[in-house]
Amino acid sequence: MAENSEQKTAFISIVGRPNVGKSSILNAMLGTKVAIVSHKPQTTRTRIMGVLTQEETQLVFIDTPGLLKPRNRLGEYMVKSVLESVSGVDACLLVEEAGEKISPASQELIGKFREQGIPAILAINKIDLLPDKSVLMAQISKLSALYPFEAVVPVSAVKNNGIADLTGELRKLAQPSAHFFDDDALTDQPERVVAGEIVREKLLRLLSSEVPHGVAVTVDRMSAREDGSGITDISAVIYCEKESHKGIIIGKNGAMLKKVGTYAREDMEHFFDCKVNLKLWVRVKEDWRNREAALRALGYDSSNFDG
Ligand SMILES: Nc1nc2c(ncn2[C@@H]2O[C@H](COP(=O)(O)OP(=O)(O)OP(=O)(O)O)[C@@H](O)[C@H]2O)c(=O)[nH]1
Ligand SMILES: [Mg+2]
Repeated sequence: MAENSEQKTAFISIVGRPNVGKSSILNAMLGTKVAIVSHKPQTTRTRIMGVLTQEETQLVFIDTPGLLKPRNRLGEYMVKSVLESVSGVDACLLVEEAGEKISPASQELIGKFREQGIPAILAINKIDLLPDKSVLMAQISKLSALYPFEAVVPVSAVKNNGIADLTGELRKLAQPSAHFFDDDALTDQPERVVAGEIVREKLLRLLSSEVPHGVAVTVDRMSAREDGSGITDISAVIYCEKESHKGIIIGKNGAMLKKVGTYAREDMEHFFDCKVNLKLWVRVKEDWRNREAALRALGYDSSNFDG
């Protein structure tokens, strides 16, 4: 570890429209999955910190939910948390999707950068999907005209292209300061939250309808057995909004829940590096996304918004 006096740190907020690959880029930079990823917008619901320490420099990333017009209280909480995450950081990483038009969400975010005078780096993601590079050039020049980005880096999070360049550019923004986290830390998320998020990711991926957007997962038990078996028992409750949704989540003869459990267990074993015995329960909590007490109880701290 570098001496305290040589250490540098940067807090960097990762922002952009839903589904552009913010969490995928974070995971690619860290070389491991700390934030869940799915093809559905609004996968990320809360601010998740990911920590990357390379030699003297520690980058603390804040992965945010994609910026969208809110449709319920959970949505309001998410937008507020994104806009707040732009202030008080050392820099922002704006993620755009290759070949896409500049969205109102990006314009709003760039407006915030300007207001706060925040250094920002632009990452254009999913370049693997864009064979025509002239489109990329045009997109870069349009975006560069809107804000003096410190750097513009085309990347592909899934192919791991450009990720090292991006990290290199972000490192240049670090300021002399002692590290905030241990040098081997990866995330600020408690293990129970990580376990719950893994279950939610499988629901997002396996259920095709709107059902998973109305789902919250809490982990009510996580304990390592003391019998030398190396097994950790994890028990999680999946809350959904309707009795009919409960049926869909459980599936015919419990088939869907079993599949969710199998995939989630595999990911947990990988992340926690131990054997896992996972038990899943499904409960109905009507309209929880609009009930403030329910939001708070499920880990979405809404104490900051009005009303
Ligand atoms: N082809 C391709 N797909 C990608 C790339 N990066 C991410 N994706 C896919 O894009 C989808 C969205 O990725 P996420 O990382 O969840 O996006 P996000 O911006 O965090 O989304 P929200 O949390 O909902 O705001 C997933 O299906 C990813 O696998 C990439 O470089 N290329
Ligand atoms: Mg995300």
